[in-house]
Amino acid sequence: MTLFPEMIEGIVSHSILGRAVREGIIEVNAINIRDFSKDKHKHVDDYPYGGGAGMVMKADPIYDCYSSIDENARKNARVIYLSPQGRTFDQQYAKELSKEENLIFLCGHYEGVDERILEELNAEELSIGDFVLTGGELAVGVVIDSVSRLISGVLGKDESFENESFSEGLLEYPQYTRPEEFMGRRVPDILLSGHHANIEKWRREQSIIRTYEKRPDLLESAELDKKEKKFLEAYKDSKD
Ligand code: 4G3
Repeated sequence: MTLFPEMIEGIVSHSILGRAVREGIIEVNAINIRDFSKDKHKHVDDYPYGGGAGMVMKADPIYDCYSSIDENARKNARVIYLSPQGRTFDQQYAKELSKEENLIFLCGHYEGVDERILEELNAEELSIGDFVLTGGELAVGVVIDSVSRLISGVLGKDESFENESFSEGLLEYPQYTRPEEFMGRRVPDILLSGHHANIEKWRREQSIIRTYEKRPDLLESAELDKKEKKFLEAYKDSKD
């Protein structure tokens, strides 16, 4: 539910999401709230009671927009309002949403929406981070992308997420492709060795080092085995 359906359609019509939509693995319907305005000027916002700057999105067009959604699809669907006041989005939240059959997103603009529509639709508030956007559309794009890629069949074999950042609470290891030498910088020899067990061990160690250097907060919940813990301690010692 948005005032700018073209923004959502743009996001879901390209690249990996575009393919998933065309193959029917996911379905995204962007519904224009303005189509449910009742006055002749198609107004969807109005002045705030109590005064103050800006405009507030009216409850009624949003309610009618919601009611236009297939009854079976909306009956058990979580309604999610993108807002800086929401629960912060993260990989865990994305995983949770990827298990749902249907999701309904409400994109606000202006100074937000009439509070009563959030109550009536039992909306949960989701924030993609501590910053303010001009509207919820970019935020919902972020959520749709990260949730969709967790759905079986959306990523091809080549894009599989088994080894990725956060899958085990660690950052990704560094990647290299041709040529073997760029501006005098060589690809690490180990990656050219063809020794798959050693390569895997090196990548895991690089992930540990990177996480320690860039996001040490993540190491608290990462699952390291005994050898990996020893490796990390040895790395720390080597630095002082
Ligand atoms: C509601 C989401 C919506 C109230 C939306 C502004 C940032 C986020 C909006 C409001 C948004 C976020 C629209 N900005 N951090 N803007 O997820 O004040």
